[in-house]
Amino acid sequence: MTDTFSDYADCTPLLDDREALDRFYDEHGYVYLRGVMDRELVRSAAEQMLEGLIALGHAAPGTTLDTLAIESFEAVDEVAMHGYVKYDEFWNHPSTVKVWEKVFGEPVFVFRSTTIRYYPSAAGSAEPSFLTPLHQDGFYIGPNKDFRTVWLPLMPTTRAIGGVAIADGSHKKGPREHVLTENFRRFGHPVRGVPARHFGPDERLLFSPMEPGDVLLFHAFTCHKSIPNVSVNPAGMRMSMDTRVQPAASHRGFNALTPWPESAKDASKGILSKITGTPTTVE
Ligand SMILES: O=C(O)CCC(=O)C(=O)O
Repeated sequence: MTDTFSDYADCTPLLDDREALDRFYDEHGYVYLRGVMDRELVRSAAEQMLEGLIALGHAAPGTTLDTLAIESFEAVDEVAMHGYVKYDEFWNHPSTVKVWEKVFGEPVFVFRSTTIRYYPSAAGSAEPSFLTPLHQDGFYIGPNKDFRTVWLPLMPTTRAIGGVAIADGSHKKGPREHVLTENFRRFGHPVRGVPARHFGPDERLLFSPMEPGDVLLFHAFTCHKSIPNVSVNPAGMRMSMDTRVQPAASHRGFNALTPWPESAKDASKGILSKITGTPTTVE
């Protein structure tokens, strides 16, 4: 598997064709939709993220989304930032839920845990360790695996600004072995990932530039990884957020029910337990 990318296929034309949409998802493990989210709402979430970065002293008052550049993601108090971005309102807005229900074909539940990302350019430096290696969210999150990850850009992304790359059809092999990586760490602990050699030639890495209003949903077993921000001239911020959505009728595990700042306080449960290696009985 190499790091040359093909584009995500645009599934927007399939939205009103239940059978075709499900067939595509079953085959490829993702759904990429363009311009389906309310752009005003996406813009508000981006402004809230900016407001948080200004309030916490990482950008000067008067900074706009066009001029924003912070020194470091890791220097920002991530828990405090969660107080600024009203993502639950966004994810559960009627216009947003309508899209989820179209994709799922049934009522849904949006996870309370959301990850917010405000990554400055790291051009010329080593790949930041807080990025994710190739992994399956289903390795970290459960117990039920019928959720889909939802990945939403708050600002335009490009190949240079980065985002998330997914391995086409990689969900079809089910859960994979995750091994400790050296380069990727979270909360000071090495994170587990799927070695690149475990991918077949048919499991191409996909990545496309995205615009606010676009959204990518993918299967719990779709392998994916961060693409770093290496933008220069201009260097832009990568601003995105991601959560998980599942059928409303399904069991709700720890990650489904626990807001990110809460789970960050308790490393013995949920996703953090997998990252820190602390055993959990919750999931
Ligand atoms: O946004 C990223 O950099 C990675 C996203 C990711 O790994 C995830 O949503 O599980």
